[in-house]
Amino acid sequence: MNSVILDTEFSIFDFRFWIYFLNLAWRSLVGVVFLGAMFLFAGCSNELIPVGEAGITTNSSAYVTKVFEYQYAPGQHASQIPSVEEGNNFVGEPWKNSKPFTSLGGWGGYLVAGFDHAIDNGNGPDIAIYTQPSVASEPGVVFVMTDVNKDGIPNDGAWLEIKGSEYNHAETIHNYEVTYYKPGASGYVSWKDNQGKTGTLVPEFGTDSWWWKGYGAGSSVTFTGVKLPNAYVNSSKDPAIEFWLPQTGLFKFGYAECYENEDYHSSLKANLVDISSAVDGSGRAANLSKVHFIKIQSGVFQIAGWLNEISTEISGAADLHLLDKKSYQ
Ligand SMILES: [Ca+2]
Ligand SMILES: [Ca+2]
Repeated sequence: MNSVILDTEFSIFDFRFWIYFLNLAWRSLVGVVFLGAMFLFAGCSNELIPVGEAGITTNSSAYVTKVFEYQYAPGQHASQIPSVEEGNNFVGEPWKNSKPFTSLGGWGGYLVAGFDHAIDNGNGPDIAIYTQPSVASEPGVVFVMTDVNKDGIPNDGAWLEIKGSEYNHAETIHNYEVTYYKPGASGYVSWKDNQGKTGTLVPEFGTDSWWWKGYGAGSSVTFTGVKLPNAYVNSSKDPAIEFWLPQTGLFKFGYAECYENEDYHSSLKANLVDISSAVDGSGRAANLSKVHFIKIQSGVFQIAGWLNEISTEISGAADLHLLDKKSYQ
């Protein structure tokens, strides 16, 4: 009878064949287990790739890792901001190595940023937005977005607004829009809004200081967003003197760069944002379990005398769940 001959020259009737066969089988089993483990590991790694279907790894950063968009709105720092500014000072730990804050300029200026993972909506606040820091509040509206299509880009429908204390204030205008016009010889920036109003921004620091070169060759720039109530009131009875005070009772919670409100954390020097406060365009709770992107926008359209324009300044943002809880609780 012909025996099955392998390339080892052993027959199946030879005990050495069975030793060889068992040895081969064992090695194959080890190989299969090894390959399986590799696939499993690769699968897990995919889930841990930043943004998209993001998870948290030991390498995840608590801080913003990317700025997607930066647009400065006309304001007093225009001449100091490089025309190629992309808001990158907002990335990483705030103030590290003397890193400066990021100015959003006057009403409408904004920044869009993301993290290398999803920020979970846990109990209580979830996101810290670091202030300038200064002492005078210049409220910025905060928006969030979930990476629904998992492509790592903030292109997932409308931004969801964090419902702050002035969301339903009589002077708050949702879907507000302003077009600013490049100054001529006067150096003044004129503007027109979508409520039929027009006006002029008179620079305090010399002509042309309010127009950012980052707008390029355009003769106008348009911003859309939420207009909040005026943040300051001149309490002086003497017309020759200005004495600006914060409007009492306003901006209690839910805005960036607010120092007197309930969610300002004095140690972190940050306003703490709860994802649960996000609402849709109709003001209904968005019920988000996590977010990947944030947008912060200068929300007050006011030139408060010598205080100048109310322009939100911010220094970065963090996932509170990745910070040492002792630092903020
Ligand atoms: Ca929360
Ligand atoms: Ca997306």
